[in-house]
Amino acid sequence: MTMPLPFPPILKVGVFPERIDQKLHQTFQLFEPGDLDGDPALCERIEGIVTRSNYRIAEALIDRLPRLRIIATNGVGYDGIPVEYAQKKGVVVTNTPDVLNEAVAELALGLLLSLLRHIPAADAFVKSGAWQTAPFPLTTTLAGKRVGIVGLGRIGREIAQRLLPFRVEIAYFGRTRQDLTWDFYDDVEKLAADTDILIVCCPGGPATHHLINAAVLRALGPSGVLVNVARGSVVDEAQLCAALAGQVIAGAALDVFNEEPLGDSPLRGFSNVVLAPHMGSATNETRLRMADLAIDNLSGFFKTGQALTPVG
Ligand code: 8YV
Repeated sequence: MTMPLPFPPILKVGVFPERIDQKLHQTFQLFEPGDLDGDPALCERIEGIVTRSNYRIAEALIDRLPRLRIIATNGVGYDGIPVEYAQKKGVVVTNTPDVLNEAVAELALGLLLSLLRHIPAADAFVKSGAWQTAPFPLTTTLAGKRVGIVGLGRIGREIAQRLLPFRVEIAYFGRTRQDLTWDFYDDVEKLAADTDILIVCCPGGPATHHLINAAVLRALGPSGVLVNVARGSVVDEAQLCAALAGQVIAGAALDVFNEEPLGDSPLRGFSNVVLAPHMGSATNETRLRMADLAIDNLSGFFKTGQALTPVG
């Protein structure tokens, strides 16, 4: 006799790393969106969705699931979920904050140092043998620079803490001033004008869409650099490409893009750009912690009616 599963059936939206997928299947009876087609009875049974922050949940999907009670995403970002629509229908939305702060902050520092010191190009320079016939060009130091953090939330504060030992000045842009000694800006263009480095780590979504535009890039200036570990939507990518091509700024390091995976984009052709495949939280330790938190959100909610980390 098979033991009844302790939880109602869950719809899995998205492809998960194998180890995470295994954990999800060990805990829940999972179905995929294709399973819903032609099976109205299954649509009636689904009470939860588990997904990832780089997938979008359509309102129409929520409408197909009359008994849906919770949407749990693996990730801190939930800009792909119609949260207000879901909450109006009584659906709780949860994310996985904090467990990935360190991993994303580490990547931001790695991208920044790679960009300033041209580390990827230096690696290729030595491996190609070019060092036999010429010295590698001089680059620039992080120490002594002024860094503007766009979005001093949990990840932004972890980035700031990791920057301080590099003897930099810190300033930040956000909705509200925080009880800190660092300079606060409520205008991102003014922050860009007053800093050498902009690090974008704010949430994605309508409030930050194309926050970094041509005017901000002009303000950052010809020796300025941009790092984005937030969402591609925060930066106007076409205007960034124009700024890079026109040497309006000195360079950019990007982990996120308007379209992912990045396709045939001009960004791939610039020498003053460092690119990464949306890997901020992509470490074994971090992704397991994210999955555990998403699973705990679902299981805890079904047991007690309370989720651990519901979004605002
Ligand atoms: C992951 C992210 O890429 O947490 C987020 O919002 O963008 C990253 O951690 C995403 O969660 C997919 O797993």
